[in-house]
Amino acid sequence: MGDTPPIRTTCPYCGVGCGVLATPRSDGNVTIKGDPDHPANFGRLCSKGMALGETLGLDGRLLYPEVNGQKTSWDQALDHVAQRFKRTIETYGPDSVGFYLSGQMLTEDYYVANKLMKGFIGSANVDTNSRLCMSSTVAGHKRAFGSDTVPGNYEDLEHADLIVLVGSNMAWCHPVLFQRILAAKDKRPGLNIVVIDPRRTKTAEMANLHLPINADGDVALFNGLLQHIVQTQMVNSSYVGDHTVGFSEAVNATQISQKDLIKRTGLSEGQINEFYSLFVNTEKVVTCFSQGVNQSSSGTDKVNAIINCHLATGRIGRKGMGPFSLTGQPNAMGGREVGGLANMLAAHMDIDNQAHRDLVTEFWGASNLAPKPGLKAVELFRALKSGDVKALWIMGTNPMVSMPDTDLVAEALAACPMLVVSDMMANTPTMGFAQVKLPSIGWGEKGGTVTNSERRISRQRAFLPAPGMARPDWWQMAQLGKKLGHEEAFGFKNAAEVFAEHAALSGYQNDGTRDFDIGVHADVSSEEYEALKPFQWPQPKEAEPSATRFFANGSFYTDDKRGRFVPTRLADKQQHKPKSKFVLNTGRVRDHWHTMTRTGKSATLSSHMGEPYCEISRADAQRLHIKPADLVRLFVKDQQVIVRALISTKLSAGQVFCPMHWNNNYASIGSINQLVKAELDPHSGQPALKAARVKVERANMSIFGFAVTRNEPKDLSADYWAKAITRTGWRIEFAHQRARDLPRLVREIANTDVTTADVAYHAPHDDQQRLAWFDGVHLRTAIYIASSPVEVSRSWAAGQLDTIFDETALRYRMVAGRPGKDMPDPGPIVCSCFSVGANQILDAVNAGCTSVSEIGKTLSAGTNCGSCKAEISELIHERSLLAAE
Ligand SMILES: Nc1nc2c(c(=O)[nH]1)N[C@H]1C(S)=C(S)[C@@H](COP(=O)(O)OP(=O)(O)OC[C@H]3O[C@@H](n4cnc5c(=O)[nH]c(N)nc54)[C@H](O)[C@@H]3O)O[C@H]1N2
Ligand SMILES: Nc1nc2c(c(=O)[nH]1)N[C@H]1C(S)=C(S)[C@@H](COP(=O)(O)OP(=O)(O)OC[C@H]3O[C@@H](n4cnc5c(=O)[nH]c(N)nc54)[C@H](O)[C@@H]3O)O[C@H]1N2
Ligand code: SF4
Ligand SMILES: [Mo]
Repeated sequence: MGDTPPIRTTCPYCGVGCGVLATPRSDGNVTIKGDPDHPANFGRLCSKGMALGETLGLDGRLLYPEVNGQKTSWDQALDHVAQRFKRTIETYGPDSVGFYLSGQMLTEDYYVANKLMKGFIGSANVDTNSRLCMSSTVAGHKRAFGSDTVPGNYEDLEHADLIVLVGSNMAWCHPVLFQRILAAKDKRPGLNIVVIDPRRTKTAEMANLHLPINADGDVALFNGLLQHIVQTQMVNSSYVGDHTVGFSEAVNATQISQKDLIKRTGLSEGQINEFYSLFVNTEKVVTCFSQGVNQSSSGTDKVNAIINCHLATGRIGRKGMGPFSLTGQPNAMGGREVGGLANMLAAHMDIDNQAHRDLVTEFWGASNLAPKPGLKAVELFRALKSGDVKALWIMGTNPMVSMPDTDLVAEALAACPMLVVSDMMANTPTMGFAQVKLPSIGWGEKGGTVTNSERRISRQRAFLPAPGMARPDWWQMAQLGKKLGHEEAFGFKNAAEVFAEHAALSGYQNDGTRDFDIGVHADVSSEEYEALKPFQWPQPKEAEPSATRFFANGSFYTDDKRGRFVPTRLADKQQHKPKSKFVLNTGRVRDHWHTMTRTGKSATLSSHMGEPYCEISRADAQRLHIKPADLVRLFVKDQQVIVRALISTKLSAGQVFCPMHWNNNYASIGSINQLVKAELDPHSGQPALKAARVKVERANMSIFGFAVTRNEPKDLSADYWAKAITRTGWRIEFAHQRARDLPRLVREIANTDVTTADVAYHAPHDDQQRLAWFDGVHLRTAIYIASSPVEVSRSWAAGQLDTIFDETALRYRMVAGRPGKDMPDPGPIVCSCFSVGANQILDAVNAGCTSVSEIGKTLSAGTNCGSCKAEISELIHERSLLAAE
């Protein structure tokens, strides 16, 4: 039997929103390719997109509803939820319940949840992880434009002559869009890229200019730029005069002395001037921003400080120009469109606007429209802890890992009398607290729409059957609506009906008064919905699809249709923190997605970074006696995490960087948000996730270990451990303070005693032990133990699980701990598509390759998804520096 034809769908990870062709094969696997016809990616995919097929297995899935630990039917589970919500609302009022949702839900899921809470339950306590992600941008857009509008398109990045990336590690976090920029730069080398980031990221590696700004120096930098625009007479007076208000007030309010500018940004006068003159002298500028901007206690002001400079130069809404918010999640934008934040209403309408409230009440036939904004994410969890909120439904997000102050989150969840969690996975740290566990279908099984960063709406389509009893999120919410007595309002038969209603609301009495209008789809049939092609909004009912940019000629969504300059405030004093504390910067790695519930299942993706780490400067490492591969302890009072030290030249002293991904499913104590307190932006309520203060010290361990093993060890008691999946098993890092616990640790990993090892090596002088067990010709477990960090090639050792040991002599290779001459050590994996390691790339450089494309020709590395191009370029660069020394 032949394979079925490919299904067109959209990648479930980042906000680039790449089109995917998924082909289920007769052997049960799924072939994943980029969709050449999708206007976001034109066939490209990054490493995460490429590996989607590896994340579709059913291991770890939640497959049936559970109430208080008992399997049950959907009907019983939802009856239970409905009764408890109803009773709580009757006794304590609508604001005693809440939903905590996710920018990874589809628009249809989100629409139903928002409609239920805001239109029928009568509370606006529906907030989402987008609060941790995009809410400063939403607040900044609304202050400047009167609406939450992204003015430009991806194409603008290809037409720009200058791209400024502020707080964005695009090479890793929006890789396909970054590839589009690099391709444009290849064609037009005059295209300049400036990266503003405290760290020299892989993105900065590819830039013409990197400004290693101090944490939160951005408002100062862009206020200084506004001043420079005025001083150099580069103000676009006609645009400012015709289309904006508040210019002189903003300019006056944002004055900053050169001395203060240098102090706050930590940049030199030369660096600042170079950036300013590039900006004023280039007409076509796009300024992209992401979490280095949003996740800050001054996030909203950062957004407005950037927008002010674009308004002042009139560089907005025209080809190749504009401020550009890079959205993180696949449907961050769709969530905003349905109004899924506690301070929004629906379809880009405002909760505190009476006309909007009347319109939505009428359209929905709402019995009980929420009278006021609800609790924002962090407030919602605080209210849960204090008992003001007594019933919460969490859907598609893992706050026990992703919220700041996870200890508070744990207390809040534990205190919640009625906690419902809908997820695909059974064992997320959040799910552990739920009384009602509801199995959701996930990517590949569900269908609906998502909106990407450039306002393009695309279909996700199912190509796999729903496993077990798992059901769509929108259906779960609609059932609750019905069980609460709102049969008619929640009688949706399928996702197409939900989308049609959403589209109809967007166009309802709109007439160009609101930016978000997809009224053309108000009557979409199920067939048309199935065939829906990616399209960009707005698409009003009667209008021809036309301009896809906003504000080139004003027409802002404010009362007077003028854009607003917003005076932004610098913090009263630069935060002077005690010297002993580090600024803790957090963020993402190339190949993992958030809390790893999906990417943690992929061996390809897990080969890039196998454990949590802390990037620390050489100077600080030296001062704290931290050596390469040591473990470090980061702590605040009695909260701590232990992670691997990565001594680096890419950030300056006083800063450390840790990825946000690892949690107790993959590491002992790697959950970084234990250390991040919930300091909030005053306008958006978004927590400052990038500038916590922590102490750092070397973690004293008496034994270090590394293991590869076929079966996943379940209970590991080492003081430090981290595990990562490989093609046929697991790789484990561990370390422990008490040497005498070693036999127990070995037993936990090998499932047997030290004495049973098939081959063993023991070096008494330095406590080194190397042990291996075999099942026939296959390696079962190999463990390496030493009193200092173990030096064994991780990728080589993991590969041995797939090797045939048909000669006994070969087994000794395992305890030698190094590859034989016939199998060179590839080194840490750089290119995950072709499993090419750093050593192989360096060998090729030694053999004469001098460019990324030559490496590609020799090793194929970087030629598939291209996500590793920046890393390859860095290796070549570093090797050539070495050669020059
Ligand atoms: N591989 C991967 N890609 C992803 C995701 C993922 O989990 N993994 N998640 C997606 C999501 S939801 C999001 S929101 C995006 C996030 O995408 P990004 O925002 O690009 O990623 P982050 O790593 O969170 O942070 C970006 C950069 O901000 C810098 N930064 C920290 N503080 C400051 C500051 O004060 N000023 C400036 N200018 N910069 C600062 C950090 O050093 C970091 O390099 O990524 C999306 N894409
Ligand atoms: N320190 C620090 N913390 C951060 C950040 C940071 O940069 N630093 N970034 C913040 C940002 S920008 C974000 S977006 C958040 C992300 O944080 P989270 O949203 O908590 O992270 P995910 O791992 O994406 O969680 C998604 C959950 O939904 C489940 N899931 C997947 N698909 C479906 C589905 O279709 N239906 C349902 N019901 N469930 C599904 C997954 O199994 C997983 O448990 O983290 C935030 N936290
Ligand atoms: S850039 Fe990568 S993660 Fe983002 S949508 Fe495209 S394939 Fe998915
Ligand atoms: Mo995000």
